[in-house]
Amino acid sequence: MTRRSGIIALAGRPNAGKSTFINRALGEKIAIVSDKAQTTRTRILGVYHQSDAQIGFLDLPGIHKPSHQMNREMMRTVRRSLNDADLVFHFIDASVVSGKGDEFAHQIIVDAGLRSIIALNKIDLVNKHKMIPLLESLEQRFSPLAIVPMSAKSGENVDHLIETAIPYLPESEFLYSEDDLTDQPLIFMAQEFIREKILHFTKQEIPHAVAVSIDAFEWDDAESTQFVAARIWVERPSQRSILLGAGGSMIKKIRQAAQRSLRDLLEKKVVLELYVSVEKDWRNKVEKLEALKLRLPD
Ligand SMILES: Nc1nc2c(ncn2[C@@H]2O[C@H](COP(=O)(O)OP(=O)(O)OP(=O)(O)O)[C@@H](O)[C@H]2O)c(=O)[nH]1
Ligand SMILES: [Mg+2]
Repeated sequence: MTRRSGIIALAGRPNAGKSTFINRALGEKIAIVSDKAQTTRTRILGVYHQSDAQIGFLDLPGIHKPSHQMNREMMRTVRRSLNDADLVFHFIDASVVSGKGDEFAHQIIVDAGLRSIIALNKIDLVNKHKMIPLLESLEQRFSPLAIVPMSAKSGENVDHLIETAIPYLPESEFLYSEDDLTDQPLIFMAQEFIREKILHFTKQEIPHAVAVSIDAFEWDDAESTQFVAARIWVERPSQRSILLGAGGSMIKKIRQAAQRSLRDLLEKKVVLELYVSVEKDWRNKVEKLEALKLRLPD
């Protein structure tokens, strides 16, 4: 039996549905999702297994023009990850007009010397009659290996997208162990799951100005409880006030939702404490980005 194994990078504009796809393809939540742009900040490996094929999916930050040092690091992560990939799924949101953002993403994929399959996502939001001109335009502008209309949210055509890609992967022994799922440390996932709830409850500049770090992650045998203390970083005192909310109402909502989400992740009883700290302009501070694991080594 021929075995195929390779790396597929998930690239495309922010908010196109890359992280929703990786969770759906793996049947496990390994990446956080939100309706705010630029949710994913790091490279997230998710390993997909079949009897005769194994794929390392790399969920990546959305391709955008950087405004802060953090965003430059995100784009470095995208470019470096593309160097590791055999193929790209170029995620395009079918429910918004396809323009310069998709072209910019396409150019970055081409510059990395890669071919792509267009994952034309969110077709559940689009009238089928409007799809034909869009398919023609994408074909003409990007000359992809294939275009697969799909919905990461409903799952429609997700398997078809994967099956379309497998023949383009190298014949190779499997790259990962049979039970590999992701390479993310549990603590990193925990802080991401907390950040997801902050993104869910906040708007405007707050989602972009927030980072999470873990102060304590301790198992209490007597209580059979995982104790987690996390720190939320913001850039200004006014953002701290918003996160705390009137009488602490906002931070309470975030804490309760994040605690439930951590319980699902860790499959244990969790007690979560949250603190909010201000670090002026942290998104432009290299040392802070390093401490938060938001910067690749040189
Ligand atoms: N209706 C619909 N919504 C979707 C679909 N896929 C993703 N979404 C929604 O689109 C939003 C963005 O999804 P993400 O998976 O976070 O997008 P992303 O490409 O990872 O975004 P970044 O990490 O910011 O680059 C979320 O609100 C998702 O629920 C889909 O197929 N249909
Ligand atoms: Mg994402």
